[in-house]
Amino acid sequence: MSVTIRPETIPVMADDPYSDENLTNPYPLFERMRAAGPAVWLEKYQVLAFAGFQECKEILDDYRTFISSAGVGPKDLHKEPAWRPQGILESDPPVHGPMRAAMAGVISPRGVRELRPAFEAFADELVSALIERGGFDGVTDLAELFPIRVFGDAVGIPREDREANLLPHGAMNFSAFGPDDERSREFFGKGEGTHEWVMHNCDRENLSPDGMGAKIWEFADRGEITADQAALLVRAMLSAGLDTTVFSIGNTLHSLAAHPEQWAQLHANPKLAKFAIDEALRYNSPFQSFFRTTGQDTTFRGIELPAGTKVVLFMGAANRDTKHWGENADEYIISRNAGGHLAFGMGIHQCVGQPISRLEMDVLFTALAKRVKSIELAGEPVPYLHNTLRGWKSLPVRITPA
Ligand code: OVM
Repeated sequence: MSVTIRPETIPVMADDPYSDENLTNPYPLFERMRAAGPAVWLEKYQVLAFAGFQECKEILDDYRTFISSAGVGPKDLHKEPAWRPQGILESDPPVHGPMRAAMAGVISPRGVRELRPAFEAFADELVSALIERGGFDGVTDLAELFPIRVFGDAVGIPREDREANLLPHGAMNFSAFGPDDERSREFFGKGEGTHEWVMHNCDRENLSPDGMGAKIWEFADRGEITADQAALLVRAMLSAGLDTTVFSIGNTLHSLAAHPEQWAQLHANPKLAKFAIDEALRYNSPFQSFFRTTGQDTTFRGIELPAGTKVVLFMGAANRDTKHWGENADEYIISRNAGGHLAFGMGIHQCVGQPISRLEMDVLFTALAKRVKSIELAGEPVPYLHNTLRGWKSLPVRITPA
């Protein structure tokens, strides 16, 4: 990263947010970062970092100053080539607008409503099988299985080879939004070939005619986006829409299993599912951080930032900021108003897939809440260490039917 700001005016931290230890439990470091000031200089990465709610929100909202087309990882894509063609995420207005409109047109709350019956049918089937077993792995047997089936079907890709491609592809792709280190290179190694599989399935002729992927291509037919953009938008569905929801389900399940009194409230009133989910998104945000780049010289919180400066925003830290959430920010409380958290981002790039991700989670946790009396951890959960994603690799749980 090339940066010309003057770090002597900012608290310098030698800590590495991407170490095994800090990825396992980032919250003590996040707290020290927030206590040090509105921004800290991460010496190891030579980058300015923000961990406060208000700072992260303001930067995300100000898309004119803090741009995305130079990449939302540490690499400046205005100076170095991206590992893949840039899509909706790594673009600015005016390029961004028509792509966003197509995506929002296909994944609107109204548009995804018709998916509910199919989601409910598979959730029922899955929950019945899990109740039968009693004990299972919350990640592989639930969090991964559910979106791979229902979301893959909704987009309209073949059922074959989904898990072998989509999960390693997501882990590889999301690695590019953090530092280029040994961990990241390992995910790139494991993801080899998956990008080709994904791109192949973004082609119109390989998508089922009734899915969301095909609906994106209709925007190209009408000349609202180009054919290249249509393929990139289907790619965005497949790369952004899967791991994120997998991790969200795993994290919600973990939060509820680790807090039996919160599960009891949810079981007593399954309509609270959406609140339990939002609070879990705040409490352990599946997507921890994004970079932005200043598109022009600017001053933020009194810090002079020349054009082309990279900044990293830890939304996972913002979502635990006691200044915003109160002294109990580190507690999982489903009756809290977690609305406004930054787990889906904020501003013009805020997750456009939210309606479908929320529908998947609402259907699944409502089914569980109705049919499961209690849930408990049946072994040590194994964290999934990743530079950008936060979640679990394994989550042994035991459930008791209602
Ligand atoms: C991508 C992509 C697009 C949107 C969001 C995202 C949350 C990734 O194309 O990789 O991450």
